[in-house]
Amino acid sequence: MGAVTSGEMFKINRRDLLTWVGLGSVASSLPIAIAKRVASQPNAASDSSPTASQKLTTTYQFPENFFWGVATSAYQIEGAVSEGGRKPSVWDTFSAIPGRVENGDTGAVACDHYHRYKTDVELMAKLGIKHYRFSIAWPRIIPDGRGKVNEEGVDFYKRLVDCLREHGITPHATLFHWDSPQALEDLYGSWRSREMASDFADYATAVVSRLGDRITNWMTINEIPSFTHMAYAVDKQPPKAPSTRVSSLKEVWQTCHNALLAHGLGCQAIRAASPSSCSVALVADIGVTVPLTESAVDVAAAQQAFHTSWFNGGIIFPVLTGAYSPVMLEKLGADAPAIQSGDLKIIHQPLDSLGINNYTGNYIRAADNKQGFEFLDLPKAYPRMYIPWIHILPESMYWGIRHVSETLGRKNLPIFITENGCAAQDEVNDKGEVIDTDRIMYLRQYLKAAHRAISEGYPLKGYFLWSFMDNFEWESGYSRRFGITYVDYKTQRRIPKASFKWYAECIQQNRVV
Ligand code: PNW
Repeated sequence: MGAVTSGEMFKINRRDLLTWVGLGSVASSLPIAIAKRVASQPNAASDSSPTASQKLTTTYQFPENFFWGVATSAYQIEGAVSEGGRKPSVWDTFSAIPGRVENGDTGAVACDHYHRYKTDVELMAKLGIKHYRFSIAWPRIIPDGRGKVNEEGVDFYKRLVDCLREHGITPHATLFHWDSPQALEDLYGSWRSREMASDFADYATAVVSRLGDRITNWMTINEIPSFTHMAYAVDKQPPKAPSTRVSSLKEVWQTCHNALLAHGLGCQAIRAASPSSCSVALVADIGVTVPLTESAVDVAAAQQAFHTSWFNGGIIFPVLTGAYSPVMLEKLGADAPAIQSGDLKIIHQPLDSLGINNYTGNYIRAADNKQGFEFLDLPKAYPRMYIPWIHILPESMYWGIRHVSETLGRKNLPIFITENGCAAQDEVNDKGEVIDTDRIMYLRQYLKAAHRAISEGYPLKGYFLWSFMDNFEWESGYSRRFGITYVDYKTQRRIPKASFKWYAECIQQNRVV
């Protein structure tokens, strides 16, 4: 595939990208016919003898030590963008340009969590969570991207984490959730440069050496495709994410490769700086291939297709196996990133767990073509939540977990669902309540699918619902609400929605209710 023209990149979405990079529908040279592989399929469900949790299937009871949590990210909730020594991130710059974000929204105030973290944490305690995933803002810690550490920025996270711990909530910190320092964009174009990886590692050292006495659960980077492929490659007018467009697919893959290097160097930096033993993970938005039926041939087709989705082949394959998916590299040809010697070793760091962000998936069935499978288009009226890309596929929760465990052959790697949730068209009724039965419907089905994975012996250890409260939903601004807590942005009042009460009941009963 040659250079990508703007026409090809126009109006791109995740599904289009899959096809565009040549991995969605083009026949591959896979030698083995799916049907022949079926006989040798490992099957965790039938291989393992029933566990205690399997016997409890009908009550949807979760294991005693299951981590129930919620997730947020810094730019989406904190606000206070010019306080405490923070300097701009690329999202401050981007959202300030008229027309980029819906309604001209920016993260300047967001949920004002920087000032309201105490009452927010009190509300989390009322919800009953014992685990909270949040992110640390690089531009608060090292406002110029590299160099001097801003201790005032560090102090905010000390206050937050101390408050969490006082409420019996364990912090899980993501080091990078897309808010990179503008200074590094100006200096060398952010992820277009390999320098970003070493600057990220220095930032990780700065954070962990200061907060490692309080935080032992670290996540390096959130969703690499979202700020590389979905940013540098997307020639949409107006652009939907910060970053300068690049002109070839190879350059897009290079930004992604640089982010993988940052993850690897970041893992090393975290372990070197942590004063005690800690847990390190990557957060991945894997491409979940869901078999149309669970016939042996469709299951095998979905497993094969899992290799070719670039979300997987180009991200979790190198991270978890030390090599890009060969099927994918073959398809990319000259568009594959330049890989320097030693890079894959850096990228392939031992991980304590993998975080999966799961919202939706793709249906796959076995097909009589060279590659043996096909991605299925969804009917026009296929049900979605209140944002176009969230098609309701609860089975994607189960299959995402199973594919990482089984298809990638990492059956002992603990898995966390680091995000799952949806937008809904929430309204405050005349009783002052938000009755989001649609969100409850969505969450309940996905949690049942998570339960299925556990009951079949897959190592799902915890679940972080996205999101604790409504927040700045990137290019959609405040127009899309993902929270189980409603935020009245005019008054900053928090209203727990019906889904908040439902989730509290799940946590309390330790099962899907
Ligand atoms: C994730 N898609 O982003 C992010 O980690 C969150 O910051 C975000 O608020 C949340 O999901 C909801 O959007 C995604 O187009 C953005 O498939 C877009 C997609 C997936 C995840």
